[in-house]
Amino acid sequence: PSMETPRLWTEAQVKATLPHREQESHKGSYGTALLIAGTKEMPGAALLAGLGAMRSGVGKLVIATEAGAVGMIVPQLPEATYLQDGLQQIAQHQASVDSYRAAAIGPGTNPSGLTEDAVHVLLGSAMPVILDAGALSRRTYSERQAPIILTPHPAEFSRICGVAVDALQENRAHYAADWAKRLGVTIVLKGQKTITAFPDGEIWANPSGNSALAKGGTGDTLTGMMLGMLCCHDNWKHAVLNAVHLHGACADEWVKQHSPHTLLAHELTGLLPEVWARFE
Ligand code: B4P
Ligand code: MG
Repeated sequence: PSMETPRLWTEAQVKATLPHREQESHKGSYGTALLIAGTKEMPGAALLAGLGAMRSGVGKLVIATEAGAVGMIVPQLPEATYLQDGLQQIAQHQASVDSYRAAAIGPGTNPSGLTEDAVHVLLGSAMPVILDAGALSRRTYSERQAPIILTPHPAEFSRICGVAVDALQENRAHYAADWAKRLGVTIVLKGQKTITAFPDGEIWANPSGNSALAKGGTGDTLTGMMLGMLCCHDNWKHAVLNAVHLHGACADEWVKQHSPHTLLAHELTGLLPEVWARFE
C-alpha cells in the first residue's frame, strides 16, 4: 500500500482558522443544529453530544431523541429544544430537516432500519451530516454537494472496511485515505493522533489529546463539538479539524492538574471555554 504521510493540524492552524463571533450577530447567524441521538437506555450520549454542540458556537440546538430521554437531559442542558421520538419522525418524513444548518446522527442509538431511513433522509438534504456510532454501518454513498463526515473508532472502522483492527492500526492513514476516496466521504479515524481524511485526498493527523480520552462518552462529546463547529465556521474542513484538535486540547488541559484515569466526558465541555479562549 502507498504510504500517505499526513501533516499535523497544529495549534497555529487552529488559531488561524477559528471563526470570530461578530458583534452584530444573533442566534440565527449561527444556525440551528440537529442532533439525532440517545435512547431511553442511553440518554447520556445525547446529553454529552448536546453539551458539545452548544459549547461549540451553534445558535440553536434541536435534539431528536426518545421521549424517555428528554427528562434526563433537560435539567443539565435547558438551552436545547426537542423533537420527541425524533428518529421515527425524521425517518418517516413526519418532521422536516430543511431548516437546519448541520446534522449529526448516531451517539447512543442502535443500528436499525429506522436509523438507516433517517440517515437516508439526512443525506437527501443540502447540509453537512456527521455519522457516528449507531449510524455507522457498511453502506455506499451517492454523490452529494454537502459533506458527509464519518467519525469511527478503529472497531467501527473495521466493520465498515472489513479490515481487522490490528492491520488497520498499523496503517491508519493509508486505510482512512483509501476509504475516504472510495466512499466519497470524510473519515475521522479516532484514537491516538486521530486521522482526518477528506475525499479529495487531503489528510491530516491531530497532535492533541491523550489517554484520558480512553473512556466512554468522549466520542459522543466530539460528535457534538463537531456539529457545533460546522455551524459557526464558514469552512467545513476547518470545522472538522478544529473540533478534533480542541477536543484533544481539553484532555491535555485536564492532565495538567489531574490523573488521566479520572476524566469524565462531560468535563471536556466544562474545560472547553477556557481552552478555546487560549486559541483566540
Ligand atoms: P463502543 O461502545 O462502540 O464505544 P463508544 O460508545 O463509541 O464510546 P465513545 O463514543 O465514548 O468513544 P469513541 O471510541 O467513539 O465501544 C468501543 C469498542 O470498540 C470497545 O470494545 C473498544 O474496546 C473498541 N475500541 C475503541 N477504540 C479502539 C481502539 N483504538 N482500538 C481497538 N479497539 C477499540 O471515541 C473516543 C475518543 O477518545 C476519540 O476522540 C478518540 O480519538 C479519543 N481517544 C481514545 N483513546 C485515546 C488515546 N489513547 N489517546 C488519544 N485519544 C484517545
Ligand atoms: Mg463513539
